[in-house]
Amino acid sequence: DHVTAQRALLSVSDKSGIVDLATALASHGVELVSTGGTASALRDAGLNVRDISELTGFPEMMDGRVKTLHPVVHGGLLAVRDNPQHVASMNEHAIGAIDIVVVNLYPFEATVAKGADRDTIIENIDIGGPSMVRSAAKNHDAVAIVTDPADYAALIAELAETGGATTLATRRRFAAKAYAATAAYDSAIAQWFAVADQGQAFPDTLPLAFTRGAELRYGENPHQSASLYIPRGPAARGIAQAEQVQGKALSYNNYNDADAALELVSEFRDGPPTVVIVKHANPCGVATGETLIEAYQAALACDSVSAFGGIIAVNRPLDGETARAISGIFTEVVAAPSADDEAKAVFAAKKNLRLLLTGELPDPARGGLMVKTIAGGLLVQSRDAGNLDQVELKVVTKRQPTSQELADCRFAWTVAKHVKSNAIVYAKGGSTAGIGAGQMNRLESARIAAWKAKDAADKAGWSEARTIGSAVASDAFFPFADGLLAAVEAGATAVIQPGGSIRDDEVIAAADEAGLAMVFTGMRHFRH
Ligand code: 93A
Repeated sequence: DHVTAQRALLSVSDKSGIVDLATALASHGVELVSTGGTASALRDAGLNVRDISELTGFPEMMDGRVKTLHPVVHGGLLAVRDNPQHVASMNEHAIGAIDIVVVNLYPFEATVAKGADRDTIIENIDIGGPSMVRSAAKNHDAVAIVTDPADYAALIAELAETGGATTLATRRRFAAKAYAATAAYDSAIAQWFAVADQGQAFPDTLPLAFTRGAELRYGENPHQSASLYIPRGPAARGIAQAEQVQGKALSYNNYNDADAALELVSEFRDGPPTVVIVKHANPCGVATGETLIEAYQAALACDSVSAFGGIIAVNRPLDGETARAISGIFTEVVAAPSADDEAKAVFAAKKNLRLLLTGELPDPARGGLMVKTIAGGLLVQSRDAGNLDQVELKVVTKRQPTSQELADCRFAWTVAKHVKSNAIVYAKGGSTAGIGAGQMNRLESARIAAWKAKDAADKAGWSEARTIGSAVASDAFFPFADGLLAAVEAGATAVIQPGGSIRDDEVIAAADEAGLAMVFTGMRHFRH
């Protein structure tokens, strides 16, 4: 299964490492053939190269659109070497076999990312390159196709080991990579045409182009395998792009939790210092404060038990004092826009703690698609970019909320958006007082949140739970008055919820009876 290389075709846009590879090929007596730019790069390095136009008998023409699209090239790539008819055709048409192809494509995605004009983007759709890649990969029995400069070293080593040949195992591995490369390339083009050029959020065919980032130790559980994939093309900004400053590699669950924390803290991008503590993708404490450390202490007090082993995100550069406070209990991950030297030094002593720096926090109102797999398919929806600036709050009770109640309502609502349904969030003074998450009915969430708030008060030695005099947010309408009455029992004086139940009248009457102030948002935030 060794194929001794006699001729190589090199045609690369990214010329890094190409001279070293070509030098190695030449040293094994391999004839080099190249397209214009690649040929000059090799000649400049003193190598002997034949122009592709000499082989094809045609000049590179039409601004380079037609350089390698010729039977002498594709025949030399596709001919089955031990098929007598193929060999006869090669002889008849003076087609020489090509044994190694080194191609990387016009930088389509980089051109889009640069913000180039439409004509330039179109001109950077490579046609001849992918054609050669696909021909060579199909015929990997005889041809080695190298599409990634990171593989040059392996090829050079194999040539050295075999005295100028390639092995079938390597050719197969390269072929798989080659088709992945052209598939991703065409996906990026399809994505650009549909989404950027024609504004379709949901194209008929979903062109997903993702490249593997980190290989994760395991998935949600140790018996599951997992990897992180990063979208190709225009750089996205989120937890997947954060810079890890220290600590061991992030796990699948770490990424998932850190994503939840970052998405929530980003809602407070333009707000006061804010700290979010997440556990199992739900916030267990969220607070604002005059300073980051004040916010951290308030967030921690909401549920200091769950915060153990938590994931923290902050909306301000992390300072040393806050870092020291965070170090007080076991914390898995801390995500911050940036961190000062003191904070970094504090964490350096905590070898297992991962510090992620995100740069400017992502825009909470940005668009984008959310993808969830179901057996046999994908569910795709637009991101929940909804927020209170887009709705008109309607007071539905006799009593108007005070300005403090209204502020607490808004805060509780924003947190509830990031809590798994059924979500009930009590908040007071810019801090969560109790969070009820992921229950199958709203009443249970209201009770659990109140119970947790009482527990937190007992632990902190407060005279009363912070739900007394709090605002309560419900991610969806109260279908019955019972959930609302549980909140009243917990001491809430104001309520924010979407409204829209057929029993709204009943719920409003119960609120009036209890002297509550209640506002409707008209917008729901399920998160399942
Ligand atoms: O415009 S093309 O689609 N037409 C072609 O026939 C062709 N052949 C190779 N682009 C073509 N290429 C691409 O040119 C290669 O994929 C590579 O990216 C680039 C190398 O050109 P040069 O050697 O002139 O720098």
